[in-house]
Amino acid sequence: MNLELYFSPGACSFVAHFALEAIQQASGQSFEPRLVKIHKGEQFAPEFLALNTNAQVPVLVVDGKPLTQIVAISIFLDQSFPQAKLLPTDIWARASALSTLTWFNNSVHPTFTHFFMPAKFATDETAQSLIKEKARVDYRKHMERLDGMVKNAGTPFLNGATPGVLDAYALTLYRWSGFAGIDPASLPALRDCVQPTAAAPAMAAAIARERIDLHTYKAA
Ligand SMILES: N[C@@H](CCC(=O)N[C@@H](CS)C(=O)NCC(=O)O)C(=O)O
Repeated sequence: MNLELYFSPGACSFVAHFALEAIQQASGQSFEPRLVKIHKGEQFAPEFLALNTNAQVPVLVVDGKPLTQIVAISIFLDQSFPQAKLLPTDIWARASALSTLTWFNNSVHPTFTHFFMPAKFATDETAQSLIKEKARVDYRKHMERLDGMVKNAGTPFLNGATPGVLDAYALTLYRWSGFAGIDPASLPALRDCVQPTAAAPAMAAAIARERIDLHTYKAA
């Protein structure tokens, strides 16, 4: 299989990036990383729009065919390479993991987008600052709920005994919380889980290629 990943450092494409590193380590299947600098607007280049008309990373290109959306990419990779253990195998645990993954993708993540890119949602600057502030408050509530999930998981990682795509997404959301001014001390279970998550070999490889730092919070 020929796999290419279009990703941007620190973006949600980290989830797919981790998954491909885990697959490479578990099965030897390689992939080609393709950097997209979204801060430079490379997602709007015609060649990229031909892969994803939404102008977003990640895009996984499988034997020349583009696949978008983290949830779809996660399921595709998990079913194609079960040895990488990207999602739980037990039917109920898997459905619960997909429920949480979808919540990350359709609620928590867009809330951060409202905080980080309010200009996407209003042209007026006052409206943008109101959107930003409301999103910051909502993002904190989401992160506190995620902290509770980690605390009550009953397993070392959200995925179970080893980290999976859910943990890669949680790590990403945790990094973003620092940019939103959320003190990691207020998310103790998540903070303590993110450290061993980041140390897992496939996570560490993706973190190294993206050159990202876990510690994004700066006290005011
Ligand atoms: N629901 C989409 C979300 C993708 C998304 O929001 N990607 C962001 C990076 S985290 C992006 O590419 N943003 C580019 C832009 O907003 O211009 C998915 O699961 O792939």
